[in-house]
Amino acid sequence: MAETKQILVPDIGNFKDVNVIGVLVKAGDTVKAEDSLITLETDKAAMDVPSPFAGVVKEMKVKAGDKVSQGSVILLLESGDTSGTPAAQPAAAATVAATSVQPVISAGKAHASPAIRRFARELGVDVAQVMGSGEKGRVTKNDVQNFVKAALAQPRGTGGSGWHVLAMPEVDFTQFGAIETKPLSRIQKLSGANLHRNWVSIPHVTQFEEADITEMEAFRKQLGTEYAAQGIKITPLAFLLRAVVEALQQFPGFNASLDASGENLILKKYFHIGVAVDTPDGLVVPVLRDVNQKGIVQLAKELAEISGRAREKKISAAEMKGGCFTISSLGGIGGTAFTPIINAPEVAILGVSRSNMKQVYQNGAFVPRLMLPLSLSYDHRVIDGASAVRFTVYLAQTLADIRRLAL
Ligand code: CAO
Repeated sequence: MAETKQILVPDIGNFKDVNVIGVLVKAGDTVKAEDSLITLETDKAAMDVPSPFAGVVKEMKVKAGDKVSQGSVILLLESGDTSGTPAAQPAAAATVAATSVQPVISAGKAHASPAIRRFARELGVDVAQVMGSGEKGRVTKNDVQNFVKAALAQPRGTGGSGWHVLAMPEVDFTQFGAIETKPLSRIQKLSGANLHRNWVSIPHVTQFEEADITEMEAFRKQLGTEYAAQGIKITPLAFLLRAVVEALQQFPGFNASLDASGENLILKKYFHIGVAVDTPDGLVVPVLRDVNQKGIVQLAKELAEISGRAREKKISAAEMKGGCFTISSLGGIGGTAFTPIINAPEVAILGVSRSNMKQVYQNGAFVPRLMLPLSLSYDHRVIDGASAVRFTVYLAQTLADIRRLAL
C-alpha cells in the first residue's frame, strides 16, 4: 500500500544551518533508493543526500539557498512498498501524518546527480572513485567518460599499474630564486606520456655489449669518400640498421609484439626499423621500411632524408607507425652507455653510444681497436637474459665482420 513519508536531513555532524546548494528532484519525479535528492554544502565539504528508498516525490519542502539542519524536512516521498528495510533510520517522532525517515550519508559519498549516477552505474563505474570537475566538485558526465577512457587506456595484460604513489610535490620555486616557465612542446607531451607508460608497464632489463668496428669503420670511410661526390653521407648507423635486421632474422623473438591479451606473441615477417631522431621540439621516431631489402648506401640516403624531414616537422603520423624494433643512436654526441626505453608494442630497443679506441687483448697482446658500445633494453616478459646476450653477441660479431651482411 502506498505510504507517504517525510524525508529528513540526516546526521551531518555538528553542522547547523547548512546551505542547500542543489535540489536534484522535483514533485512528481520517480526516484530509486540511493538517488541523490539534494546537495548540501558545509565549510568542509559538499555532500549529496540520497533517497532512503524508491518512490515518487509528492512535495518538495526545501529549495536551493535554504539553510537546513539535521531533522529539517526535505520532501514528502510516496512509496508503494516499504516492506524492505530502507537504507535509513526512522526518526523518533512523526510530526505530521506522514512518517519521517532520515537517509544515511555514507562516508566519501560522491557529489553527483541521479542522472549521472545512473549513467555511471550503466558503465559499471563506482561514482565515488570519480574526481568531480563540476561546480563544487560535482561529478559530470564528462568526468565519468574520462574515468572510463583512462581505465581503458591501462595496458591490457599488465593489470594496470594499480600503484598508489605519492603525488608530486607542488613547489613554489620562486622562494629559492629567479625562474622562467617554459611550456613543454606538443611532441614532448605526447612522447612523454608514451615513455612514461612504457617505463612503468614493461619490465625492462638492459644488456650491454661492445662491438669491434675497426674494420667496419675503415670500410665506412672508404665508402664515404666514394659517395661524398653524390652528397651521400654514410654514418655507422646505416651499418647498424643492416646488422640489426640480420640479428632479428636470427632471433625472431626480438621482431615481435605481445598481443592485446598479453598471452600471445606476434612474430613479424617484415623488418621495419624505427630510428630515434633528436629534433628541436623533442624526440620523434620515423620508421625505415623493409630494411632487409636495402643496401648500406640506400639506407644511408633514406636515413639522411627522413631525419632531415623529422627536424623540419615534415614527418607524417603514418611514417612513424609499423616499426618492429628501434635504434636510438647517441653516438654522434658521445656517452659510453645508456638504458633506452622500449618503444611499445615493440619488445626491444638498441641504444648506441660513441665508439672509442681501446686497448683490446688479442692473441697474447694488447692491440688498439675501435669499440662501439651497445645497450639493448628488452621486455623481460618476452625475452630472457640468455637470449638477450646471444642477440647482442651476434650483433657485435656481425658488426666486427661485416662480410657477414653479404651472406
Ligand atoms: N660513434 C662515433 N661517431 C659516431 C657514431 C658513433 N656511434 N655515430 C655517429 N657518429 C658520427 C658520424 O659518423 C658523424 O661524423 P662526421 O660528422 O664526422 O661524419 C657524426 O657522428 C654525426 O652523426 P649524425 O648524428 O649526424 O648521424 P647518425 O647517422 O649517426 O644519426 C640521427 C642520425 C638522426 C639518429 C641522429 O642525428 C640523432 O638524432 N640522434 C639522437 C637520437 C636520440 O636523441 N636518441 C635518444 C632517445 S632517448 O631520449
